[in-house]
Amino acid sequence: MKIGISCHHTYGGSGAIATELGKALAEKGHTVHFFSQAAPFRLGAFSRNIFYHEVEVMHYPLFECPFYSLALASKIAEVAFYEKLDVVHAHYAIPHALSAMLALQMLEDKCKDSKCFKLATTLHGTDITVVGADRGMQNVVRLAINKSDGVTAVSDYLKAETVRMFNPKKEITVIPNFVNTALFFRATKNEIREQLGIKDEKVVIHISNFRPVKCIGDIIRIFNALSRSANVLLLLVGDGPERSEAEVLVRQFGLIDRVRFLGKLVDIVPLLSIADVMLMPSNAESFGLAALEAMACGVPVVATMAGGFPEFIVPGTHGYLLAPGDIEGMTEKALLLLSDHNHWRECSEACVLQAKRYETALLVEQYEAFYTRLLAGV
Ligand code: GMT
Repeated sequence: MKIGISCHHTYGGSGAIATELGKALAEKGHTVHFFSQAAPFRLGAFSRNIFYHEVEVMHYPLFECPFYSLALASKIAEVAFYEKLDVVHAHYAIPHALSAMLALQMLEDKCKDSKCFKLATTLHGTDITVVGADRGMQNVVRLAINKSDGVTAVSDYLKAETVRMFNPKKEITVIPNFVNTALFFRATKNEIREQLGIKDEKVVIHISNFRPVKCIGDIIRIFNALSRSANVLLLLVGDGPERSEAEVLVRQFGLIDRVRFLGKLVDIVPLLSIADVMLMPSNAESFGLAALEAMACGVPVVATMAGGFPEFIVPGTHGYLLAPGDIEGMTEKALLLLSDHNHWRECSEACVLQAKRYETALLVEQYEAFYTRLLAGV
């Protein structure tokens, strides 16, 4: 198949999943064309079946906001026509699905017998729960969903939220996030511990784009409580709007020597491989890809019952799930994992097994079957 993938290039789960999907499809022999504003952060090395089309936005003094969505639509139309794409897969409803819709309209006269390509849209989370919840954006998100030929959501939770909020005309297919366990596995390297100045401390980790839904302040508060009863160190990977507040809190609590702000890193496996517990106290999370990647590396997760976490984290087996904001509860469970090595080992092993149920190859097959159904018009 010839597949176009439109995604955010920035540090975040939807861009990661879109890129990993495209790479896996290309390895299976499909031709994949990526569309984004800059190279997606996980795109990596050259592959003969992968083409990347940078969307250049026109800047003109009259336009206060550059028209990325329109430039993307033009680019999709051009590439879809000349490369004869079968499917354009929009990751995140806004603006990708809308731009692809517009591209289809641009091509209307060129592909008279049928639509030039089928439009697949994957809903990732905040496109529904944050953007879709915004009154000013609701109608545009609804249009993107209803005009797609097929829609997937990354969890049952997100499907249910989408149905509740938009009552879409079409059935939504759930295809969960996935992880390549040939790349994500525990490979502890002492050099990393040395480079980070870690001696015998237990390592707590968090990875995200530091948006408000991630509750970064709760992470610092949990860690502050943990540090009173355990010898611990916190690795914070990623960056975003809540980072400054987190730095202020770390200073206020006098934790500066125990917290490492590592910024946006692509190769997270070496860090996950030295981690003992991942903290994900999000107040909304459609799936939580970072947690699945941590589990593949044998890291139990202390997260919230919010959103999609309960669909792949079994409390007591792969970590623990508490109510959002329950700092005391999350501290207690993290401490349990950090202090009882046998329990930690059992959870760590169970996490690795659970991650294998979300193996890239299995879920990519589901996407291929989904494209095939779209092309067959069923
Ligand atoms: O907010 C983020 O973490 C980024 C966001 C994105 O769109 O890049 O992630 C969403 O998509 C991921 C991949 O499907 C999911 O694993 C995340 O749970 C989801 N984030 C939220 O729902 C907050």
